[in-house]
Amino acid sequence: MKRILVTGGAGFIGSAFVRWQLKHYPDVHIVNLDKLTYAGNQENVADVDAARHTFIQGDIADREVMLQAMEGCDAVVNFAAETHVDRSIAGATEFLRTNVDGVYNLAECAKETGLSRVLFVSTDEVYGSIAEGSFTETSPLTPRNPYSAAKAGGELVGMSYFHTFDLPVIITRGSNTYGPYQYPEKVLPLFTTNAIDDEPLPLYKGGEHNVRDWLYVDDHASGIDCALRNGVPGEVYNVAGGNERENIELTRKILALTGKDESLIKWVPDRPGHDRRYSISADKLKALGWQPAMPWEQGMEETVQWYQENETWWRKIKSGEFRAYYEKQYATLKG
Ligand code: NAD
Ligand code: TDX
Repeated sequence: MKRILVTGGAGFIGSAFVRWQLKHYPDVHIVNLDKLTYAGNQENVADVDAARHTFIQGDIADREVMLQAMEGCDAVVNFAAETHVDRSIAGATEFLRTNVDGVYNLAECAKETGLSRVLFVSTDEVYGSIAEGSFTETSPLTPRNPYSAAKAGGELVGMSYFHTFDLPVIITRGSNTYGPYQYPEKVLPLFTTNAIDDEPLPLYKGGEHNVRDWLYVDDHASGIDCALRNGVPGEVYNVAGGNERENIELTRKILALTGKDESLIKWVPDRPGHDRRYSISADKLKALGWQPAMPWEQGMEETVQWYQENETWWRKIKSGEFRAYYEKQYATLKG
């Protein structure tokens, strides 16, 4: 693959994937198309080799811009999405527009362009919650919040283009991802940056024993790369970190790594429809040669250290659009 279109490549995982490609494949050129929503940030790819990276500000739901961006590309990998569960609960219009309509437009354009691979990045949340054991790729989809329902809808539309039009579609479903450059609305960067500032950590009361399976961002990038290059069109591949942790355990880890104590924990009302536990098996992807490389302890240390050393990056975000969102979302912290 010589030229890959990455959509949503100015976000958290997309930017890590761009860096991963440029580092591991000296001949590859990345076309990075991103709408630059509140979550998109060109600073996330500021350090990449500009000669091998073309940035286009554009919307995956825009036919003209997508057809143009796809010209000369071998593959497209779609990261573009509205991604925050809590925002989807506050209002899901943009989630349906990008995660379903946008994916539909991307598939339509890809059908006309003749790419050799069309990879849709999806999430373990499409399976819903599981009390025991782990979901596999053949488990039924039972998404339970507007974000995950929209992701499932987009996936189904995307895969229908494989069955109906022979579009070489591959889907990956990743678990909760952590690492540098994550927008601080998600629990790990929110709690880490709040802890650095001695601000409260708003833990959802009743959800403290809920479990997420943490995947380091470069391992997510390498998993998607493995599915892209070694995967079979028409197939779905789970990408799991293998690090299941209760939210309270994650919170305590962040407090320990930032040198703060538990008095910073503030209980706030639980998320409506809060999924209890996510767990997926990545055996199918592992059979293609993928392994996560980052151990949990080291990944957490390096990640917290990155936020400690890159205050300029997150302070700019937290003083902007984020402030109004935070005050509304966590209004009970004031009471
Ligand atoms: P993010 O919110 O950090 O980034 C999303 C990016 O998409 C942003 O740069 C944004 O500007 C861009 N975007 C949004 N709407 C767009 C549109 N209509 N057209 C073009 N660009 C648009 O998200 P992330 O955490 O990096 O997630 C990337 C993908 O991985 C998403 O598809 C998400 O569903 C999936 N995923 C995320 C996680 C996780 O834990 N973060 C886990 C599994 C799967
Ligand atoms: O303030 C908070 N307090 C809290 O207790 C926030 C933001 C979260 N939480 C809890 C809720 C979840 O159990 O932490 C856990 C993780 O929450 P998020 O970071 O919002 O992630 P989650 O809802 O699990 O979804 C994430 O993983 C799957 C990503 O946001 C999705 O994009 C991805 O698909």
